[in-house]
Amino acid sequence: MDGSGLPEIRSTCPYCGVGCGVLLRPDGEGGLAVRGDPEHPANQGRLCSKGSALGDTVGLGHRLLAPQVNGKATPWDDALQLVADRFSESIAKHGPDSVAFYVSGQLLTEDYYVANKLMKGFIGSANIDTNSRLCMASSVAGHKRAFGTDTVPGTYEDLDEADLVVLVGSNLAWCHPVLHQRVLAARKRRGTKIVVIDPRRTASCNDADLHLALQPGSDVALFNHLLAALHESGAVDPEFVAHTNGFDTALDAARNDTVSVTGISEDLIEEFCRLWIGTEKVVTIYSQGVNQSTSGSDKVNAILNCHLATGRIGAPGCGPFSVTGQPNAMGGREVGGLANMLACHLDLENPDHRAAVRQFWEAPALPDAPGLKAVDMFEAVGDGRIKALWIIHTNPAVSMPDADAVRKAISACPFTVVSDITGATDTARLADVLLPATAWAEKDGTVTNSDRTISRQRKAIDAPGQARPDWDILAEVGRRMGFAAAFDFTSPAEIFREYAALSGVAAQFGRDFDVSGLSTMSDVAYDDLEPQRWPITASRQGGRFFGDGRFFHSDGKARFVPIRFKPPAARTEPRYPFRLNTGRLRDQWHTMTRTALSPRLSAHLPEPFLDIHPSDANRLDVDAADLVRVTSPLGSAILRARITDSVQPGQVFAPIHWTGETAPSARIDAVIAAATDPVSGQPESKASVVSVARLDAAWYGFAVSRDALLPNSDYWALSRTAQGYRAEMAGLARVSDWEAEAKRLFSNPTAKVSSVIDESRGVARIALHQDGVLLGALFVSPTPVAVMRDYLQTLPGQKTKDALSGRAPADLPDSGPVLCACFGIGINTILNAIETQGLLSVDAIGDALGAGTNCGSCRPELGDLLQSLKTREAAE
Ligand SMILES: Nc1nc2c(c(=O)[nH]1)N[C@H]1C(S)=C(S)[C@@H](COP(=O)(O)OP(=O)(O)OC[C@H]3O[C@@H](n4cnc5c(=O)[nH]c(N)nc54)[C@H](O)[C@@H]3O)O[C@H]1N2
Ligand SMILES: Nc1nc2c(c(=O)[nH]1)N[C@H]1C(S)=C(S)[C@@H](COP(=O)(O)OP(=O)(O)OC[C@H]3O[C@@H](n4cnc5c(=O)[nH]c(N)nc54)[C@H](O)[C@@H]3O)O[C@H]1N2
Ligand code: SF4
Ligand SMILES: [Mo]
Repeated sequence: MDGSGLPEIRSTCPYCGVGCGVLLRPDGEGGLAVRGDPEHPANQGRLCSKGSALGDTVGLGHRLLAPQVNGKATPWDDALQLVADRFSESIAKHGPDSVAFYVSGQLLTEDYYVANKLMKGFIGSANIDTNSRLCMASSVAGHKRAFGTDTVPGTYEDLDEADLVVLVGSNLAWCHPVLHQRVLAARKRRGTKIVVIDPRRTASCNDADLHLALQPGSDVALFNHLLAALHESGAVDPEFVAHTNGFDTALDAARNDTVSVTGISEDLIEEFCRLWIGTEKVVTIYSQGVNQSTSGSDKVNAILNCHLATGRIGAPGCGPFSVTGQPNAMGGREVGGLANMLACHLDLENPDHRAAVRQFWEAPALPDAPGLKAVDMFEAVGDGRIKALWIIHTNPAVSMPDADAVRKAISACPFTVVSDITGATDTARLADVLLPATAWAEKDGTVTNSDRTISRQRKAIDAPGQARPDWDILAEVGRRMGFAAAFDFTSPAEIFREYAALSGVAAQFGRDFDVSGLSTMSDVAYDDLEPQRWPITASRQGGRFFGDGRFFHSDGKARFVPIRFKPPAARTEPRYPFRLNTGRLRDQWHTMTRTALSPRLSAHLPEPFLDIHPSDANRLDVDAADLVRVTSPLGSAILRARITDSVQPGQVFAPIHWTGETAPSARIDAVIAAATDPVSGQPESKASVVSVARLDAAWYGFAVSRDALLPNSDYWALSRTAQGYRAEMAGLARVSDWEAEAKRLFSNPTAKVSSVIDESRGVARIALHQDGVLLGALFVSPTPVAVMRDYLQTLPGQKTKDALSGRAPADLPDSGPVLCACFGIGINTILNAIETQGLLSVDAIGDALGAGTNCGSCRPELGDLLQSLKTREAAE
């Protein structure tokens, strides 16, 4: 209980794999107040900007409230029967491999368990794969090759105790902000050194001692060089190596690689090796810059090789650390959600494992070969091998590589079911049957975070309309397909107990994942479950793996994998001279179905963009704020150019978040090739080749509006504001009647229109008022529109006459784009305070303005701002 008298409910943040504990206080009207749980071991009360803004995302405006069949509201009974019948028919006619599930690392463990049991145990196919294929598959494969299981050896406490943290292909400051703050706290306390290995200068570099801007895809060469250097300097630990196989062959392979392909200067490489060799307590954190590569598994093993060689694994303050992206990416791996795994880290290809699971489930048949991995699965949907597809909790029409082909495949599939919380997604719009799922704050279950801590998500508010939990929908379909006893679940607690008991069976085969200690837990104990790290057995609770030199290969030893550098699949060539890197922004989550509902999260970077180096921009005649077209052999996207030396010449970077709903011509995965890692099947989302050209737009537009806008131009990007919406637009053809266009755009034919239009110059400014209240304003120009956007977006809904000037009155300064999302503080306000008050540190900015003092997610950017001012002063 807190001061308001309403109970706070302990739950877990539904975004990233840090797995922060949250305290939710319902307001009784569907709203939620959210704060960090001081008692949760992952975050100890901290939240990042996304977690802090969770309350903004629980409204009902966007929710899917009833099942739909072919776009028509349909009773649950009919919709579920249709799903069961169509899947059963396809299986009867074409066999079990004619159907598939494509699921998500954001499902709760209980949802995931039921989906996997239904497909692998009862439908009898392994055609269930997950978006974790795009995310964690290379880490899974690397772990299995080295350790014999998919085990993350360390814990978050290791970040507190490390003396060197190496971030490889991880923008921790934006993607795991609470872990980043934990590393920064350790740095303050014990001087922990930070190295960032990333082709791009990211927010994570602001507090780093060293940034190695390597050539994309060259990580293997760097870590091979490190392995050789470790050996040469005598840093290899022979006692630990005795617990392994294959060191000599791995070293041989490493020595034969050449580090020059990284493009990093020798000095920096030596500095990096010196740090690594000389520091016992090293944690190497890696993420998508490693995994999303055609050599992703090799990159993982190159890193693991160095930790195994030095025995820096499984001990306080050291170890390789694959941080998971989604809140239950880890749980999904545990339940066997990938097409090549069985539940509880058992192997699909192992007949004894299969027999044990089959017996436990009392299942008719278990497939004995892996199912289709994500990229192959959508290819099979496209060529007609898959005839019934169920997509749950993911948006592949946006997030898969070659996304236009995936979109086409889904729409051509004879029967597609989509379970989502909203019907307004690129994928949901293609469904034959759309099923309304309850969202995170409305359901119960568990998730496992990056360091193996299992936490409860707890229901805090009632489900809207007819929405039902994912596990419940899946179990009901299972029953209707004729498997009544196996899917007779009535609560998540029941599912969890069954799963925990199965992990006890797996443990008999010597598997690492064992939570059998929870298999007899009562419903009440499940309700009260405290966050805890697995394994959870009668004799063991949490802790680290491998410090004792015991691994999970049949001989109990770890394996070194000999590897050689291999460039990305696509080669740049005169037609496609740029390498396209993609990734995440601080305040958006994936395809934005939740974070884009929050005005304060939308304020950080409201438009899709392409980062391009000044020398390339200059050559291509691209100016700041121009639009550019990015084209690959597969497709193209239109994005706003941001000219910056944070990317290297010849490389460009685009965020992944925009969709058909928010900026239809900026779906970056339409451009990304579907090349995959041969071991893990993970696509190379970060190294496609493209051309870039300035878009020759006939006009550019900017609009603010109180009500929804209906842009339909060649380029548009829409975002929420506190007062309504804002949109960026551009068109290739001239528009003849801007007033008529404004009425259509604001869908208000009766509002009072005031305008300043100069047809000869192609300039138009139009405002729509009703009873003196500004409904919307549109600014059009033949060059990118220069108006005070952050001021203008505050005007809709206000009684104001002077919107058309496009500028703030002299006495009301424009605060600029928002940097601190929690307090809505703009960059101009911060710059002004730095200059007028002589602020010298991030803390001083916090004291003066409050910026950066709540969630802290903007602190790296505040540091960057101070640094850039210092650099500028020094240069002047
Ligand atoms: N704000 C926010 N946070 C998120 C998410 C989100 O959508 N928004 N999503 C979550 C999910 S599911 C995931 S998987 C994680 C991802 O977390 P991260 O992996 O940290 O995020 P990304 O931005 O995808 O990529 C990380 C970095 O890899 C770099 N990179 C590209 N190519 C290479 C290369 O060849 N070598 C190296 N060393 N680096 C390279 C990119 O420049 C980029 O800065 O984030 C999670 N957290
Ligand atoms: N180019 C490029 N592409 C990438 C990446 C990259 O770095 N570069 N990263 C890849 C990675 S690592 C990932 S993880 C993927 C992420 O990509 P996706 O998984 O496709 O993205 P999300 O937006 O997280 O999709 C989640 C969907 O589930 C819905 N949803 C929310 N809550 C619930 C619920 O409780 N139940 C159900 N049934 N639905 C719900 C949301 O509305 C949304 O439509 O993108 C991948 N694609
Ligand atoms: S770091 Fe942010 S997004 Fe990730 S779990 Fe914590 S609050 Fe949620
Ligand atoms: Mo991910």
